[in-house]
Amino acid sequence: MPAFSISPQLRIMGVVNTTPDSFSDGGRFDSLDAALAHARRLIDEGADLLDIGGESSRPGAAEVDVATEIQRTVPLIAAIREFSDIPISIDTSKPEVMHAAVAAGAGMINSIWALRRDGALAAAAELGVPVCLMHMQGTPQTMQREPRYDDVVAEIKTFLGERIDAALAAGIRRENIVVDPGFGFGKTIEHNLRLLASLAEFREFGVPLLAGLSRKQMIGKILDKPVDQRLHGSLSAAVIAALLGADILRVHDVAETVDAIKIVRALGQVVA
Ligand code: 7PJ
Repeated sequence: MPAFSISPQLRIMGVVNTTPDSFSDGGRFDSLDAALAHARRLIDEGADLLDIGGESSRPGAAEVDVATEIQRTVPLIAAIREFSDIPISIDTSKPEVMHAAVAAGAGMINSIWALRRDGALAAAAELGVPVCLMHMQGTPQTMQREPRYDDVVAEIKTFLGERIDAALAAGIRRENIVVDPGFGFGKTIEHNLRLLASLAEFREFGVPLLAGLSRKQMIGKILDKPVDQRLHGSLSAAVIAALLGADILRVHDVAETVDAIKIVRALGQVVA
């Protein structure tokens, strides 16, 4: 038996930026155009699905109101739907955004709050689409202040097990549930590394496993490199996650990850 376990359905989720950056002059049409061009590029590069969010969840980022989130995501989803049927996940914690995004063509909800915000469980159950339940300690505003665990792996497994139960109780079907340990969300580097080393344990829930390591602070800290120099570290982390059984890799650099994952998939073919 090989010491790794490669998912036969390993897929690459490309992250589409929608939050206006400092170079944009802020026009609404400009940001939609830029996001659309980015989405087209990720599709051309071989993304299996896209993750679109209108709320930055980086450590310390401010909250965004419903109208702004909808304005950033819904026209983009609708525009992508005009030329592509690629599965789209909406990265949101808000029921109103879930409804609007799914109406526009999104087919999955990615919740960094694991559907713990008001009305989120009910909205996801009503919409009947797959949901990703992610672990986070604290809130995006506070999570990196002083993350603490007695046993990071055990505690996150307990949390995800509870959220799966809550989702099932709300009427979400088991086959529509994906789990994610939430790298970087209320975790120190050591916590993140322990989670990565134990990633295979999260397959015990019997639902697909998503891992998001791309360009994260843990990679930056290990390499001592800023966010625009974390490609090779991110690819290494993606390969490790894939070898340990991740089913979905959430990444920014799709073309490069596709190449790296082709090697993993080839290995999966001979050990399957
Ligand atoms: C994740 C996410 C992640 C899931 C972000 C960043 C921060 N959703 N949204 N998992 N990360 N499910 O990309 O650095 O790891 S935003």
